[in-house]
Amino acid sequence: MEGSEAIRPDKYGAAGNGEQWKDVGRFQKTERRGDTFVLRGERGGAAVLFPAEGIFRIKFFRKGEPDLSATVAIDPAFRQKSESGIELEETGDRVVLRSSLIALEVDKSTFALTVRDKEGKVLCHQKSLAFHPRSGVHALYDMPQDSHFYGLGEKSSFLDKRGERYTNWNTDVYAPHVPEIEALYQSIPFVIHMSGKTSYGLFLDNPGRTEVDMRTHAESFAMGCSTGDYDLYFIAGPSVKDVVTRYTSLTGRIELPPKWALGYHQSRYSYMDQEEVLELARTFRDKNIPCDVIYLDIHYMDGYRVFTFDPVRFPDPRAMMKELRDMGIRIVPIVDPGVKKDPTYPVYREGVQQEHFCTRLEGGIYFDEVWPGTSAFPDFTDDRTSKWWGDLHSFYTENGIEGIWNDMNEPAVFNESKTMDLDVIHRNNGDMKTHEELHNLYGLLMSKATAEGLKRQLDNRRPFVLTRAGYAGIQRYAAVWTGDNRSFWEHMALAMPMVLNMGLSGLPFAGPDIGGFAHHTSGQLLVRWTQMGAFFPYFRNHSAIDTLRQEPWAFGTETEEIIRKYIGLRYRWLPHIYNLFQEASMTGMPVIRPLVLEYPDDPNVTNLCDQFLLGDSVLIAPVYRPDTDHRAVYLPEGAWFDYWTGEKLEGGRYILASCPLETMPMYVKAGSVVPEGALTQHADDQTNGNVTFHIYGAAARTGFKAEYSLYEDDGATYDYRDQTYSRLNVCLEGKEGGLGLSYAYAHRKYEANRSLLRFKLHRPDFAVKEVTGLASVSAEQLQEGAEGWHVDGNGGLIIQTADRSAGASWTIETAK
Ligand code: MIG
Repeated sequence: MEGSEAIRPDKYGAAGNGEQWKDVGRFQKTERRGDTFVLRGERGGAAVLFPAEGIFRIKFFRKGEPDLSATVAIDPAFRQKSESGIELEETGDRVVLRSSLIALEVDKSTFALTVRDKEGKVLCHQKSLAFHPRSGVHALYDMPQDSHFYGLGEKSSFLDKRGERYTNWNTDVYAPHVPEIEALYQSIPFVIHMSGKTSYGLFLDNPGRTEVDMRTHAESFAMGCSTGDYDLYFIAGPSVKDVVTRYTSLTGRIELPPKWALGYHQSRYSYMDQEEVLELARTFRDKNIPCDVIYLDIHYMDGYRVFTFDPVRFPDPRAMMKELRDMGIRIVPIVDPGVKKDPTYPVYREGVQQEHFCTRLEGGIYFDEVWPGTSAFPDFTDDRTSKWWGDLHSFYTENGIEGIWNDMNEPAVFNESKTMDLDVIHRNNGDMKTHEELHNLYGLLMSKATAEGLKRQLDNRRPFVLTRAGYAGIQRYAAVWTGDNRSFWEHMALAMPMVLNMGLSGLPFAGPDIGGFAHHTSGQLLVRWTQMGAFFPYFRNHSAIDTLRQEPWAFGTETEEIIRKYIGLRYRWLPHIYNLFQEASMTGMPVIRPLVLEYPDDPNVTNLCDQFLLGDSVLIAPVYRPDTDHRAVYLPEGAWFDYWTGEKLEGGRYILASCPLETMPMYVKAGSVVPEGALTQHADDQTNGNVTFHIYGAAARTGFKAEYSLYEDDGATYDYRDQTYSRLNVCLEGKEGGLGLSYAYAHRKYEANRSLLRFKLHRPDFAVKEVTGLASVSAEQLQEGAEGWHVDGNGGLIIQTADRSAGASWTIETAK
C-alpha cells in the first residue's frame, strides 16, 4: 500500500527542509473575496474562511485557485461559509486576520502560522507546512512540555495520546487490537491539544489517508495527509468542553435516538434461525432480564445476499417480528455493502442496469471477494445511488424493522490490501475521485444512505443505525460499535479510553462488544464487562461464531443474578441516560466523559481512564482485572456518596474501594440529582412513568443548591420537534431555617404516563422537623401511593407527591 510512507517525517527530516518537500515560500499578497481571504505565496497559498465564532478554516493549495468545496463531514450550514467582520491587518513582516475571538497571524518570510486569543496569547503555532511533489502534505505544530492530546476517534492505547502516532485509514482489524495498531475501523482526523489551561482543536478534513504523530518529534507534533488537500479547521477553546462544543457545531450532533436503542441489546454471530431467535426472546422474558433488541448476523440472509431472508432458516420473518414485538423486542439485521454477483438476484441486476456500482476508470464494475463470494460495491458517493440503497430498505421496514447494522463498510474486502483497490473510481456526484482519495468516507456514506432511507420509510418514527466504519460527522447518522475486540480483560479496559475519546471526537453514541467478540469469555469477565456496559452509551453483548455462548445466563445462576441486576439498573437509570443523550444532541457533550473534561485543572486526571463520569456527576469505576475485590478509585475535589452504601467521602484523593463480584464502585457527587424510573423489561414500555429524583448530600445552608432539568418525550417519534416534549425542573435550595424544594414544568406538551413524583434526599446533613404543606406518612402509606413525607432508617427524606402540571414547592424545616 502506498501512502503515508511518502510523508514519513523520519525519512525526510523536518518537513520543508528535505530536498523534495517544498513549502509555500514567501508570502506574496492577500486577496479578499467577500469574506474569504486568499493568501498567496511563491508556490501556491491558502484560503482562509471563518465558518463560525472561534473557528477558522485554512485550505492550502499548490497552484492556481483554491477549491473551497468541503466534505460531507461538515454540517451543510457551515460549508463554504465565512463570517463577515474579519479584520485584515498587514505589517512589514506579517499578515493578521482578526475575528471576534481569535487572530491568525502569517509570517511573511516563512508562511508559518500563529493563532492568538483576544489577549494576544499564543494558542497554536504551525511551524511549517510542506508539499511533496508527488502528493502529500505535512505540517508541524508546537508541542510544549505540558501538552496533552485527546480525541482522534476510535484508537487503541490510553486516553492521553501524547507519545502515540496514528494513521487514519479505515481498516477491518479482526486482530490484534493492540497499542501499536495505528488504524482501526473509524477515522476522525480531529485532535484536541491541551496545554496548561488552554485547549484548541485541529480537524484535518481529508478523507484519504491522514496521519497524526505525537511521538516522533520532541517539541512538535505532526499532522499530514497522503492525497488531496490540506483542509484544516482550527477550533478554539479555551476549555476542552468549548472545543468539543465548537467541533460538534461544525460536524454536527447526534439525533435523539429512539429510546429502545438505549436499552440492552443481545447479539451473536449468529442466531441461526427463527426458532432460536424466538427462544432467545422468550428466555429473556422468562428470566426477567430486560432486553430491547436481538441482532441478526449474516446467517439470516439467503447466501449472504443483502435484502433477503434465508427461506429455510427464516421462513416467516414477518410472523417472527410480530411475535417479538408483542414481547417488546426488536430485530436489527446486519447489512454489508457487498452485493453478490448473481444475475438472478434483483438487487445485483438493478445495480448493474442502473449503474450503481463502483467501477474502474476504463469501464467495468469493480468486483472483489466478501461473504457472498464475488461482489460489487455500491458507489455511495453518488446521491442517486444512496437514494437507491436507502429505498431498498423498505424490504426491512415493511417487515417491521426500524434499525440496521452496517458492517464491513470500511469497506472490508478479502484481498491483500483488505479494502477496495485504490484506483477504483467514485462518481462523487460528477466530481470523479479515486478510492484512495475518498476511502474513509465509504462507511459514513453507507450509513447516511441507510439512515435517510429508513427515515423516509418509518413515517415519523426515529430509526437506529449502527456502523463499524465512519469518518468525522458519522454521529449525525449512526451509533458506532468498536469492532472485533476479544474476550480479554485488557480489551475491557481498552474500551474505556477508546469510547471516552470517541465522545470527545463528537461521537457520543458508542460502545464495545460487551463480553468480548472473539475468544472465550468467562462468567467473571462477563459480569464485570456488563457492569461497565450498563453505563456505556451503547450497550450490546455480541460474540463470535465458535466462541463460548455469552448470553446473560451462560455461566450459571450467580453470574446471571448479578448481570440481571446491572441490566436492570440500566433500565432504572434510563430517564437520566436519555436526558444525557438529549443534552448530547443539543450541545455535543458526551454521555460518558473522562474526568479531565469536568476537572481540567486537576493534574491527576489528564490520563485517567480506568474510571469515568456518566454526565458530570456520577463516577463509575469498573473492575477490569480478574479476582479483584478492591480497587483504587480517584475522587476529584468535592464530596462524593458511595452509591451502594451511601457513605460520604471527601474527594481530592484516592480511596480503596471494596468491590466483590456483585459490586461495581459508583459514586454520586454531593449536590447532584439523579432521576430514576421504573424497572421495565424494555425501554419503550410506557406503562409506568413514575420518577424518583435522588438528591445527594443536601445541606441546610444558604448557598446550597441542587438542580435537575428532566427532558421527556415519547421516545419514538420526531414529534418533539413540534414541541411535543416536556421539561421538568427540580430544585432544592438551602435557605434561612431550612430548604426549599420545588418542581415545575417549564414545558409540558408531552405527558408521561405517571401519577407520582418522588424526591429522595440521601444523607442530608440535617434532621427533618417537618415539610410544610405535606403530611408525615409511613413507609406503608408511601408504598400505597400516599402524598407526604417520610424519613427512612438511614435518615433519608422521601417526599411523594401527585404529579401536577402546576408543579409545587415545599419548605423542609430542619430540627435544631
Ligand atoms: O468478518 O458478520 O465486526 O461483529 O459478527 C466478520 C460477522 C464479519 C465482523 C463484525 C462482527 C460480525 C461479523 N463481521
